[in-house]
Amino acid sequence: MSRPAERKAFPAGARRMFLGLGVMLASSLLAAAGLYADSSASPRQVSNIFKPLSTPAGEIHRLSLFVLGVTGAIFVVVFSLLVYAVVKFRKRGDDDGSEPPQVYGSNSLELAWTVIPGLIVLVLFLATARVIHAIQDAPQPPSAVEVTVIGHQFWWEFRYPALGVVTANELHVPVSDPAHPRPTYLTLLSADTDHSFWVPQLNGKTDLIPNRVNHMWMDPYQTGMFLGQCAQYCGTQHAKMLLRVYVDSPEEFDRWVEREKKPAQMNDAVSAGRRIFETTACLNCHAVSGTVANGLFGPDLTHLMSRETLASGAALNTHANLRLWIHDPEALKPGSLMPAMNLNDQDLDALVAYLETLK
Ligand code: HEC
Ligand SMILES: [Cu+2]
Repeated sequence: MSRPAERKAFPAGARRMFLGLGVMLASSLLAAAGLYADSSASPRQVSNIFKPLSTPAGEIHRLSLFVLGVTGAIFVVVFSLLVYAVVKFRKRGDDDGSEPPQVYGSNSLELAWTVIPGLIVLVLFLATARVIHAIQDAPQPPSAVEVTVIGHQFWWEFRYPALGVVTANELHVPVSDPAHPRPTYLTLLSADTDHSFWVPQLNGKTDLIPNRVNHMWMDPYQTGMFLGQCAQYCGTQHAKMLLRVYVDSPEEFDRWVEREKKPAQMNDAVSAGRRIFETTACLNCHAVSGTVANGLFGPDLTHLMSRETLASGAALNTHANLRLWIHDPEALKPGSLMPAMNLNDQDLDALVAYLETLK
């Protein structure tokens, strides 16, 4: 006798479910791999979410492993029972079509599957609340460095009010030795729409919201450069609103502050370029301290050459990229809010020569 068509190892519903789970697993693996994505400006640098390097990032990492462990155990138990039931009670060839015995109501079962999940949720809630409290209510020590971060479409403004420094896109902070903690406390603001500050190895995400003041802190315990990005869709060039955090040794950080505090260098050899900068619209949008340029719409250019990248990590800060950027910002960052100023080649060269003295 030939076997009826529907008599397969697993009914169609179960096969669809396995397929769905496979797709889910594959896509979450892909998403995890995506978090290793590197910055277009520097392909060697990767941001590793599995290697936290500051207290808040470490706390969040440990909590996520704990939650993953608990939910993973639940997944294994439920999935094993499910597979067992699907296989053991599948429809067989000798099925007579009658209903199995119907069982209603079991107080002990009902209690068990209400109380156990309730307890699991309570444990997860308490563990999460503890981490939120430890991070958000950490008192700010007097040694802390304070930075005001302002999100703009599509770049970051960094102000160090106590140090008299203003810069953009590349945040410098001192390393925080656990013996002499020197964390950095950030005040997060927005000039236009919602943004989100996210440097995975240093802390979780915190949004920058118009008319609201948010806070976050980090105490990186390793020097180096850490990549981050805007994690809240904020417009066309959200994907090129990258972030770099340079964790400097205390000496390096002090040297950096000393240099950034100074007004722009004056160099007579590039006075032609400077005149172009100060007589075109550049000065309405950009500030160069010590000159008449005091625009606030775009990044402060006083020490432009101390930055490794241009336009929030869209390109490396090289002569060719800088020239291209001034000539046509759209070429590097379509939709950026800096207009092309349509300068002729001679003016463009003079202007770029001037910008390159802003060390
Ligand atoms: C309407 C305002 C506006 C004008 C005018 C303007 N810019 Fe910009 N500029 C911006 C904005 C906004 C950005 C940031 C773009 C981004 O990263 O998305 C920017 C970025 C830059 C950068 C990159 C800075 C960095 O730290 O990455 C340079 C350099 C620059 N502008 C130079 C100039 C020069 C030179 C002129 C004049 C020829 C000029 N800009 C005119 C708004 C302006
Ligand atoms: Cu943004």
